[in-house]
Amino acid sequence: MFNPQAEAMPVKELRKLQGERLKSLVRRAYDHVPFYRAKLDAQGVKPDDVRGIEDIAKLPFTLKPEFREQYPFGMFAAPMKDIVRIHASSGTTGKPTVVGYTKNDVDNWAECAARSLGCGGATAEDVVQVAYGYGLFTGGLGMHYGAEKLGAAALPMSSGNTEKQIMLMKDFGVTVLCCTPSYALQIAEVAAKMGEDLMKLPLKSGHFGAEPWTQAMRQRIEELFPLKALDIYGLSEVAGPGVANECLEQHGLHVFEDHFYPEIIDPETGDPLPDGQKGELVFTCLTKEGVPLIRYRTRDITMILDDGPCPCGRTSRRIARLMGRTDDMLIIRGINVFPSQVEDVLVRIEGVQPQYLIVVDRQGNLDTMEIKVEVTEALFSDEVKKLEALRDKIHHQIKTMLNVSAKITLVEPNTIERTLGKAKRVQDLRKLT
Ligand code: DLL
Repeated sequence: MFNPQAEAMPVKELRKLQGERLKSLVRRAYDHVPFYRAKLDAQGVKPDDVRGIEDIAKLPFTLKPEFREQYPFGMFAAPMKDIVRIHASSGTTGKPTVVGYTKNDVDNWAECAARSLGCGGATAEDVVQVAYGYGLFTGGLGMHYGAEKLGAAALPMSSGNTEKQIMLMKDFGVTVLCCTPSYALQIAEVAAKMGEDLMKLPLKSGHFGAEPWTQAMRQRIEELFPLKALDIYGLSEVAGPGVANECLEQHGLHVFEDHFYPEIIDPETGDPLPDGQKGELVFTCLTKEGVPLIRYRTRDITMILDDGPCPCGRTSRRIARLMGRTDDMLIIRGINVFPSQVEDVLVRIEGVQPQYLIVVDRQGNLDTMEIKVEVTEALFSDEVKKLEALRDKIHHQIKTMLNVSAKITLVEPNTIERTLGKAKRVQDLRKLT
């Protein structure tokens, strides 16, 4: 364990610590974020009403659209002089959700990412290849700081350039790999083409997440790499990677709950559900200063396991592998995409109808996204050159706004199936959940 004192803390002590931290969190949010003050006032809750962790159920939920409405800095509880890092994740339309971190926030996040790596047995001796994207996305920098905190050597590869990834993995004696599970499979495929035998490498653990994956994918990865494939979960609003990670038991992800308090609720009613029951995962960030988060509804579906303490000795609760989402967010090659973002782009382009279908598939190990778009009658009978220009324009706008390259197919008016109720905008052929 990276931090046995925190990770194996007796549960009673942990609950007490969580209660103390919740009290100061609510006070901080109430005093510094008008959004929270208004919400707490509307609910009739004052910071002094929070005496222990059991009072958490009195607090209002925070929703992603509310977060986004505060764009860019309305959720910040600390002045910009104390903010040392800004990340962002895609929102449901054009504007992203913005998170700011103080020095302490970055330290705590690095601590949790280091604990995640520790869950796979990594120590200061290890060389950690970080093949998550670096940038506004939290994957790269999150695991990078975690590796450094652990005292390991961080190799900041970012994603892509797969042949070089493989060359350095071999030449530098990489022992820990961090990337999306689909990218791990892609690395294996390229290695096979290069004639490299990955099974000869000194790899021991892999921390794969940022997108849904399955037990079958785990088995496949473990057949292709000589490592234990572990599930890592996180989200930018809460911190980034390292909110929870599987230990070597590979049975549920330990939530680092001295920082991130988990609840499972019924997504319809908002009522808390008992352990062992599937529902929506909600997080309260007990220590965050930059952007305090109270009962944030992640839209991710999972359950808190109820099968007793983990043999690894960590006392934190574990969540099951993520089982889907309550909304329509797609994750394409690790990038979050909402159909509403696609719609937002299309409605601004002349000549297209607001009728479209997003078809997601996986070819080999790579996600593909095709957007079928209806064009207007007038345009459809126009010359081919014009249609091609329109297709390129849509492709470019989607790439710019969503950061995803999509195949654009223009179709005749009235060819996309109309439904009586909610329009069906997505066809996901990947079968991942
Ligand atoms: O994906 C942070 C991250 C980076 C996690 C690297 C793990 C590794 P966001 O871009 O904000 O942050 O996306 C968060 O991705 O709400 C889930 O729907 C999904 N997700 C993340 N990890 C997993 C996982 C990062 N292990 C959203 N299994 C979350 C399934 C995951 N889905």
